[in-house]
Amino acid sequence: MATVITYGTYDLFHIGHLRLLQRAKALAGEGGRLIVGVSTDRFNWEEKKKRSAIPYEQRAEIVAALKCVDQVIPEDDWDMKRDILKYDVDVFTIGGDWEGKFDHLKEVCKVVYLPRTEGISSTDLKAGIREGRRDS
Ligand code: C2G
Repeated sequence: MATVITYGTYDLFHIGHLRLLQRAKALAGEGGRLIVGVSTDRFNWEEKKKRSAIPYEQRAEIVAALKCVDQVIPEDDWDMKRDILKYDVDVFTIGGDWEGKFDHLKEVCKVVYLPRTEGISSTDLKAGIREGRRDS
């Protein structure tokens, strides 16, 4: 039984996001907990130069409604260590596109990079909608 944390924008929620969160919850084991840090609009733009189509409040509410998610917190800076210590987290996890970027967190918890779902991303979805592609 473990507490797992992951972070993300979760804009235009899609199957890749869902599979990641389900895999993250599986890391927590029976009776474990999954906490998700959803990027605020400020963090997205200031730190990741990403503009979300869906505002933070709605992205957070969608993620919080998922069966596999136990708690949602705002991700408004890069200080994940603070969250890990505050919530007594055992495992930090995130998709493999971030491989190696969070190894410094190994000082305070286990770090697991999970496989991504190929062929889908919020960026591609936005491009597909802009170009009028139905099956984007
Ligand atoms: N993801 C995935 N498969 C996809 C798309 C995304 O597994 N096809 C995963 C990402 O690897 C990430 C999570 O889903 O773990 C959320 O993805 P994004 O919303 O794109 O989050 P990102 O912009 O990567 O923000 O500080 C960490 C950042 O907040 C992560």
